[in-house]
Amino acid sequence: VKHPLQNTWTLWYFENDRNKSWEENQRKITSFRYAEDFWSLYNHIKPASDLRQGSDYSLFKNDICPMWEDVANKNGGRWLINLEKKQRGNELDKYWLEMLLCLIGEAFDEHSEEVCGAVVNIRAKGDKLALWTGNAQNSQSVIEIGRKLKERLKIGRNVTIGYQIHKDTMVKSGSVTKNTYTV
Ligand code: M7G
Repeated sequence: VKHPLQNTWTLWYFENDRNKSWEENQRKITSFRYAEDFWSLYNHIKPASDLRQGSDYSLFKNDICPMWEDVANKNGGRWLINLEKKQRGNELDKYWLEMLLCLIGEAFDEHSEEVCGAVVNIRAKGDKLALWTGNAQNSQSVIEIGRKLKERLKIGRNVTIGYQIHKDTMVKSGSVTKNTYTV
């Protein structure tokens, strides 16, 4: 017998094709709802560190699209982890797998319902990992999720990560978005 997960999850892949809109470049790969199917998928696809620069993987719950505009995301935000270029070689894939396991394993206890998904951006200027939650006003849940994420990823106490509201990110493309919470 297979081991069912709490939620059904969909993996998305974004490839930067300049002839298409951002939305058109988001492609659903597949959905799964059993632990074994997660591992088959994970073992079958390229590690994030092998993707072309400009690409993303996203894993989102149920029918949530990996976009600010989705009703599940529009009042939310993300915990953002900016990696240094040199971290692609060792930490990136480990962090991403740990984030995936946090999601499918519902690692945030009663706050797991706030979780929408996670994104990894492969970028020349430095890769990014993010965990998206649905309501930026639920400060207690957002902060607990951030703390747990930091703990699970074994991010040192000396490193601070920030939570940014999507509505702030949307209007601030290019420059730095302010952090609404930090842990
Ligand atoms: P990014 O890929 O999140 O980061 O955003 P990057 O700057 O490191 O590449 C790049 C651009 O993609 C944004 O400025 C938007 O034009 C577009 N974009 C990103 N996201 C997450 C969204 C989204 O959720 N919805 C829409 N419509 N565009 C987005």
